[in-house]
Formats: sequence, structure tokens, C-alpha cells
Amino acid sequence: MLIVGIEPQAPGVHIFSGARIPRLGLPLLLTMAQEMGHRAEIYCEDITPIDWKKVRQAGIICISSITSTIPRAYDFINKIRTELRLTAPILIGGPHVTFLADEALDHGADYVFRHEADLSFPMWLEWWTGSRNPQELFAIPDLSFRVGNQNHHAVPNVPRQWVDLDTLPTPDLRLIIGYGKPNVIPLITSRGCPMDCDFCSEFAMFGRQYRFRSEQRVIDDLRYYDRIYGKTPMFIADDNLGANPSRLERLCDSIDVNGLVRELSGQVRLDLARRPQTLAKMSKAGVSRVFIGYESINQRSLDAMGKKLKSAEMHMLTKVFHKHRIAVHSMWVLGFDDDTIETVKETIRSCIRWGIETTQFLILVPIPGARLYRRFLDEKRIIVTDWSKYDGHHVTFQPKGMTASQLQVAVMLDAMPQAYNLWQTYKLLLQNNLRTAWGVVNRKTRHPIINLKGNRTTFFARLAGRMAIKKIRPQFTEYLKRIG
Ligand code: B12
Repeated sequence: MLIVGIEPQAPGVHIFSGARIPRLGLPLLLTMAQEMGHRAEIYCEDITPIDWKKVRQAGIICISSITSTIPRAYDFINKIRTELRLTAPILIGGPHVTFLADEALDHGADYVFRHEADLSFPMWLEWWTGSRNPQELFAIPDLSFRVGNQNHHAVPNVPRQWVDLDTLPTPDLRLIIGYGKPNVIPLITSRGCPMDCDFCSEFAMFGRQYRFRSEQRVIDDLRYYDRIYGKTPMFIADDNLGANPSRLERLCDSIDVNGLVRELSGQVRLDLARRPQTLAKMSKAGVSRVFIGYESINQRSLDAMGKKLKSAEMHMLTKVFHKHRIAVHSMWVLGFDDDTIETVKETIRSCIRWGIETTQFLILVPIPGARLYRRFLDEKRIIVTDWSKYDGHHVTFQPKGMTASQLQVAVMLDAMPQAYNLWQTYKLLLQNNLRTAWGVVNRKTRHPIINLKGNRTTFFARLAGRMAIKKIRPQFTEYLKRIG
């Protein structure tokens, strides 16, 4: 049977738009389906348009979505049923529908997979190709479905059984139509987050316990992709690659001794810099860029969201990454209750002063599944309910320390262009080169080829960021009128 997967396009340009990085849910699940004897094709709209002829031939249609792409996912369901009149079952999953399963069922999805689906999806597939007895659906954990006119939500095992990541296959990215030879390959080596940030839904989605794939399995993944694509840079898309620093060190050692060093990047917490030995090993394994959620320069905001970081230490910790020749992409969230226009300005000044290579200022998003979402609903502060605006670029709630339009202008029209102006880019690259030339860097961890690449990547990333900001700008004139 042909299974077609669809990942709807992002609603607007964002800073990673040019990167062509797919989420791994569909590739992973459809690799399993392939191993069970089915054929599979994935249309990730950010990479290639959907081939509707193929959708017509599909025996099962799988849609993956996040909050900002859900309106487009619902439009597709509508098109599949009313315009194309197809009868294949429509399955949907991802972090948005996990917390709003009724909404997805009410929009016509037949089966909603809540949380991770690595155990439930193969169970459903066996059910669909086997008995199709509706009573048996109640035994599939975290599945939501409709019988007659009623929505049902199968209860999970308690405690919920999370998958052992070592049992999962390496996602076959060749299933993604048009993916070709990628510039960067996404890889997930862990799930779950022990942190408890107010605005995030990760621990609610994947659990609090940090689970990881063994070093050997990750090495196998790298070899698998190298055989197909050659030694390609990798983006390790784990929520927090450094949640267990000893494990990260072992992984870096394995990459090094197995001769698998290449340009690597990943998401870590800033306080990983308290362990310079870990950073040294990361650098040696090829990690040339890290993505760090700094979130706020305002200590009151950091405390309120439960980030467990001190803003006074941010500069010092950033320097440790730079010392190990690891470039930093900083991600900031603005619009917390303690934020004011002054905090926004101070954030930009700090990023520039600290020589952070690339920066993303995002507007706080009350995403379903996060505590913040509940609180804003209770406080009746949600002002925009169009999910496509929940992309970090739009104000969707009533802030406390400023008006909605002030926040919108401060972040997207003032902060982002300032961070990416050409003079800053020039200064930054010069600064990076001087750092290398004068050997301020620890020579033991120095990796000249990767560093050169790192600087080039910073240059192109900043150019791409600049172009994205230019494209984003016009859409806000209309939006400002809407939020008042
Ligand atoms: C890689 C990544 C990216 C990449 C690529 C994303 C892309 N093409 O969409 C980049 C860097 C470009 C990116 C950008 C953004 N991202 Co992002 N990203 C991730 C990250 C870190 C990993 C995604 C991944 O591969 N996960 C691993 C796979 C296995 O998990 P999964 O996709 O959820 O799939 C599992 C289940 O959900 C379920 N499932 C999923 N789909 C389906 C479908 C079916 C049919 C079934 C049965 C099951 C199923 O089963 C899967 C296996 O268990 C996640 C965090 C995370 N841990 O997931 C954030 C995350 C998805 N991103 C998020 C956000 C907000 C964004 C941005 C809007 C931020 C911004 N403004 O820059 C942008 C916009 C992206 C867009 N498309 O619009 C949020 C989404 C929250 C939400 N509710 O909307 C997340 C969850 C991070 C967070 N902590 O909040 N992102």
C-alpha cells in the first residue's frame, strides 16, 4: 500500500527558511511502515510541492504539523474530502494536535496520534491492515478517533510507555521527495527534557525523563547517512544535546575515534559552558555552531519562566563557547510580563556587544501544551486565535509591560534589522578572524578547517537572515492594524 506523508509549509518566511530542514516525525514513522512492507513518499512543502496525483493513489494519508502550520493542514483535510473526494484514512500527529486532539477530529482528521507515535503508529497500521475492529482502537495508547458522532481518546498506559530510542530505525530521508543531496542533515539523538520552562511544551510532549540513543546507534546513523550522502554537515536537532554532559562527551569521543568528524551543530543550554572539557570534546568532534535559548536578559523574566539561568553570567558563558571556536546562534524570547521596551533594547545591545554570531528575536508564543497557554487563556489575554500567527513572529496576546503593537514593532521591525545590519556583520567577521589570528583560542582544541567553514557559514547565515528579515517586513503593516 502507498502511504503519503505531508508536512505543510511554514505560514511565512523565518530565519531558517533557506535551510531546508525537515522535521523527523514522518521520515521516521514511514521508514517503519516501509520496513513493514509498505511504500511511502513524503511531501515536505518547504522542500517540494505536494503531488496531488500521488495523494489520490494513497491508501493512507499522514499529515504532520506544528501550531503555525495547522490551519494549512486543516485546509488539506478539507481539500482531500470535499474537493478530491478521497476516502483514504487521514492520520495526523505533532505537538499541536497532541494537546488539541478534539480540534483536529472536528476538522475531519480520522485518527489523531498524541505525543510520540513510534509505538502507536505501527500498532494502528497492523490494525488497519488486519481486523479493523473499532473496539481494538481503545488499546492503542494516545490515539484519538471518532466512532459515530463521538470523539474518543484512548488513555495511555500509566505511567506512559516512552519508546526506547535504540529500537528505532534511522529515518530514511530518501522518502522525502525532492530532498536530493542536502546541505545539512537533521539527526535526533535524544528526547525528553528535565527542565520545566513555563512557555515550552517539550516535557509535556516527550516526557521529563531525558532518553537518548546509545553512542553506537548514533555512530551507525552517521555511517548510514555518509554512505548515502557522503560526509555531510549535521544538525543535531535534540532539544538539549547537553542534558547529560558525560553522555555528550562519550558521543563526541566516539565520533572522533571513528573518523566521523564533520561540521556539526546542535541545541544546548548556555550553562553547558560550565564544563569546558565538554566543549573541548564537542569542538574536536566538529561542533562548530550551537543554538542556545538565552530567552531573556531580564532576570525577573528568567526567574518567572523557570529558566534557571543568571543573566549576569551570560556574557562570561558565551565567551567559553567562543574560546572553543564554537559559534553561537542565540534565541531570545520577548514579551514576558516583566519585559518592557527597555528590556528589548538592552537585549539587542548585549547580543551585539557579546559578538554573538547569529541571533533570533522571537515574540513569546502561548503554544498549546505549555503552562503559559493555560494561564493566558484564564487571564483572557489571547487576542489572536489564528494559529498561523503562532510562529514567534507575531504578537498573539496582550503583553503587560507595553502594548501589543509596541512589542511587534520592537522585535520584528527594530531588533531583528539591527542585529543583522551590514556593519554588524562586517564587525563580527573581523572580530572572529582576529580571535583566530591572535590565538586567544585554546590551541589544543583548534580545528582550522572547521573554523574557516564556521566563519563562512556565519557569513552566509547572516546574509540569509538579512534577506529573511526584508521579506518578513511588509506583512507586519497589515498585522499591526489587526492587533491595534
Ligand atoms: C528541527 C526543528 C526545527 C527545524 C525544522 C522544522 C520544520 N521543517 O518544521 C527548524 C530549525 C527550521 C525549525 C523552525 C521552527 N520551529 Co522547530 N523544531 C525542531 C525540533 C527541534 C525537532 C523536530 C523533530 O524532528 N522532532 C523529532 C520528531 C521525531 O518528533 P515529531 O516531529 O514531533 O514527531 C513525533 C510525534 O510528534 C508524532 N508525529 C508527528 N507527526 C506525525 C504525523 C502522523 C501521521 C503521526 C501518526 C504521528 C506524528 O510521531 C513522531 C514520532 O514519535 C522541534 C522540537 C522537537 N523535539 O520536536 C522544534 C519545534 C517543532 N519547533 C517549533 C517552532 C515553534 C519552530 C518555529 C516556529 C520557531 C521559529 N519561529 O523559528 C520555526 C518554524 C518552522 C515551521 N515549519 O513553520 C516548536 C513547535 C511548537 C508548536 N506547538 O508549534 C517545537 C516543538 C519546539 C518547541 N520546543 O516548542 N524547527
